[in-house]
Amino acid sequence: MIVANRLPVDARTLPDGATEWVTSPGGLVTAMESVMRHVDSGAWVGWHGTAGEAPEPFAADGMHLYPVALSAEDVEKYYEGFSNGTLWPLYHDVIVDPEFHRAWWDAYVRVNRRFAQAAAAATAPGGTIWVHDYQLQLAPEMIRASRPDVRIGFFNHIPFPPVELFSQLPKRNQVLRGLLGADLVGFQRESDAVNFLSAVRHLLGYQVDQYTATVPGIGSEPARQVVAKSFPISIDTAAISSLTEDPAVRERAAELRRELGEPDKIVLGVDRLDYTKGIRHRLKAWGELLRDGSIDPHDAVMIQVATPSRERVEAYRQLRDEVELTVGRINGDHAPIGRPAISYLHRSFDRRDMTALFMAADVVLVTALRDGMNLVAKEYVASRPDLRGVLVLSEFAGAADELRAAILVNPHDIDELKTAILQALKMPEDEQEQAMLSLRRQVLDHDVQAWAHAFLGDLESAGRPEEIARPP
Ligand code: ADQ
Repeated sequence: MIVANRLPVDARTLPDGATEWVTSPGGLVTAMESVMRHVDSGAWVGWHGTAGEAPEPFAADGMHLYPVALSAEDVEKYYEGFSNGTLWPLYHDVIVDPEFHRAWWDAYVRVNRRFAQAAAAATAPGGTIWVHDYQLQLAPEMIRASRPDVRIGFFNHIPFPPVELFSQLPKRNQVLRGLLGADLVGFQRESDAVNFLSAVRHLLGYQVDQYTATVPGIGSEPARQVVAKSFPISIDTAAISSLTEDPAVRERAAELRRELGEPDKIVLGVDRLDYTKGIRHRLKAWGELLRDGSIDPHDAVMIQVATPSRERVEAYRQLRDEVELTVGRINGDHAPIGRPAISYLHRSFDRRDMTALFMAADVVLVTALRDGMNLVAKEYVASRPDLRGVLVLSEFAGAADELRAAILVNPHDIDELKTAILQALKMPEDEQEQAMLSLRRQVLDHDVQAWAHAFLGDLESAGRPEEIARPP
């Protein structure tokens, strides 16, 4: 049983009033959807994407889906508020200021309880529940209270901040206790697991021994051990590999280059339009390279794909305005007549188009200021069986722990970023091949199925619910 804020599908109303379900965007769904395709009788509890009453449970893609209702107020206070206005910026190094409002916290508790109840009601005896991400940190403890017979895993897709930052969070101890309701708490990077265990030790005073925290029992309850470890998430490499062999996708990649006026170099950025992704830093570097003549806009074009995201949250509205103003300025100052210096696309594309874009790109820029993992970096590598192309990767993305053969950058240092872009554009083919070979070995050997297998394997040995559930 997967429990995540969003179901893997969104409702779309057709002209005749009927509802159609389409895959919802984002890193978590991209990852888990392919894992669940390999599971028999998998189920998923989550929000269906529209405020108001929840539809009845239904089946899609071979999974049982259990929609959870969120009212307009829940969406505002739990989702846009505590999840994306408080936790998201706090867990991403306070790139923007987190806001703290007590009414948001109340909604967070209320909605976590609703998800926990839905999961507890729909899970078979002795089943396994896997809770995902920062929106549902209280759910593990709430599920355990009513279902001590199930194994509970939690995976955090975003970073876990150092205790000095985490300490700012009002109700921080409730959040830690919520997470410790799980048998296994998984993180992207080793440093995230270390930060979490250090918060458990410093703020709750619990004993921590390497990867294990001991949660004292209350009354006659025995103490429990909770394991916290890193499980770097990955992608469905087989699906991407088969797309790279599809003649229509290859033709689309060639067509993209023609449509851009056959530039020598295509540089690509693909992100949700989020302030953590460092899009402004990337545009600044590109604009300066054009201005100081290091790049000729007749030779090189940048494509920036920016998926619409959290458009009702003020910081995201501001970011969109800034990005679009900057793109407009750079194009106004530098674009040759009839073609862009930056081709900016504010919409979603299907996997085929995304793969064609990666196959056409000579350089991909991942300049996140903080990112749990960053799947785009791995998708680019998986899309290059021809061993061409260069990945410029922020050291603040979780992917930097594994993708050491990328050009690693500190995106806050615009001069360093400019140098890295030029180095990528000039890299000889034999060096590209050498680096891409090493990157591909890492990504192809560690796909998303291996990730899920590792997590579920550890969860099986971490949780021993049958001992607790046995009648006295
Ligand atoms: P995200 O912040 O959403 O995920 P990321 O890991 O880059 O970030 O995943 C984005 C996904 O959406 C990728 O699969 C990408 O290809 C896709 N995508 C982006 N723009 C698109 C567009 N215009 N059209 C179609 N698809 C698009 C969160 C964390 C990450 C973590 C993931 C998974 O913030 O750090 O890697 O979860 O754990």
